[in-house]
Amino acid sequence: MAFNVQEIRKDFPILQREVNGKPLVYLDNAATAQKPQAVIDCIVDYYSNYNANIHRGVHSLSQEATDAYEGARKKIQEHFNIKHAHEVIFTAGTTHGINLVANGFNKFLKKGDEIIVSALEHHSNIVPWQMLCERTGAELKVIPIDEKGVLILSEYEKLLSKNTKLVFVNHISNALGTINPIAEIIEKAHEKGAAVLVDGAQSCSHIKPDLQALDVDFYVTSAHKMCGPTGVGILYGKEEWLNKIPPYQGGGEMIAEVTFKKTTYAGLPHKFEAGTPNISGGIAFGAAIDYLNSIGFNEIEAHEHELLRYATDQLTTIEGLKIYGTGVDKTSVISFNIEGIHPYDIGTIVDKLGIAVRTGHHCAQPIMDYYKIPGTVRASFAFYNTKEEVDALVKAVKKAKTMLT
Ligand code: C6P
Repeated sequence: MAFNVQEIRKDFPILQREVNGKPLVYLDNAATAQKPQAVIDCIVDYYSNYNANIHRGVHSLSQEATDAYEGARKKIQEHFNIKHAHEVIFTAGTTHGINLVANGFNKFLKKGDEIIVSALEHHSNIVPWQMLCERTGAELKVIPIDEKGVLILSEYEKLLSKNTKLVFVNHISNALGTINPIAEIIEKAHEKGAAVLVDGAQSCSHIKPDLQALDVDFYVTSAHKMCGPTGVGILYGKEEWLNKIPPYQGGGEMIAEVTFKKTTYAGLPHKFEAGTPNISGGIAFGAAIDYLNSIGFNEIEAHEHELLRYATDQLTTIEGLKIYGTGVDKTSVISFNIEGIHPYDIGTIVDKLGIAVRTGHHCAQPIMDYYKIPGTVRASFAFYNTKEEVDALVKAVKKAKTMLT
């Protein structure tokens, strides 16, 4: 089917509502994406018709729920082109997945080892590694960025050494929208024998990655960025890594046998899935993936790219407006400030006009420190946004500027 944004918008009940008496213009998609009816229906269907715990009961409801949950794991495996379904670990989201891996590396690191992160990371891809360094004595090194908000790869190559054990980088920066050259980053790390974790929280809604082709060791993401529910995500890990690292949490379902003398652990993926999981969330994550694939990632990318181009052109007509993150490879995120005006004030005024944007440091304080600013206004566009909504944003920002200067 041809891409028709007006038809697509009908799939999202929330897009029909008003905020402050004005039609909602939702431009905070990098924080969380809106949910189509198919995902909402999937959750209601689970609780209405087959709510039961999974992997535990022989009764029919439990079997149905288990089949649906494992079916979702399979969909995720296929979507990301993962070799084995048991390499897909359900988590509570990106942050959980990163902490699981960071915890797993306690026993592999020692003083003198080095971990590389990029200057474009979200706090959840900085703090767990700092904590890991504190526990093990390893040292954290940072790939710097240039004025455009692009990683300086020649500096990355200088940081890599035989001491590098791990490299962590996001696919797309949440604060600037920069798309990082992850294939090159992974290849260079592997040449030194280092493992790589890619944080796909911001890319998963725009780009369909082929994880086997990328040869990445770990990949994490959150369902809520992909039109799925909050509180669920995945960690992909290569089988050999997942077998090597110890479980993160102990509890039910992650064991083979428990005695008071010794417990042995279940195989993959259950070793990392202690306790009752977010069952409806996992199933609805599968529904979200089906939904996005029914639109088509090529179509999504093309539409969002056009919105980015149009919004960039329109916003830069406003005098005193500066965009942060101007690299060539960029997704549909625009971070900006207007000279002399605090981003929070702009966010508050445009909200009165029905427009949702995020303001602040976007959980990426080191980027704000680099630019010596307290934060930015961030407009992030999804495939269901329109040029008319971009016009509404530009008009509202102009109005805010007039009111605040
Ligand atoms: N960024 C944003 O407004 P969780 O909260 O675990 O689902 O995702 C954390 C996370 C990790 N990495 C990146 C690159 C992210 O963008 C996020 C979430 C949101 O930018 C909320 S802070």
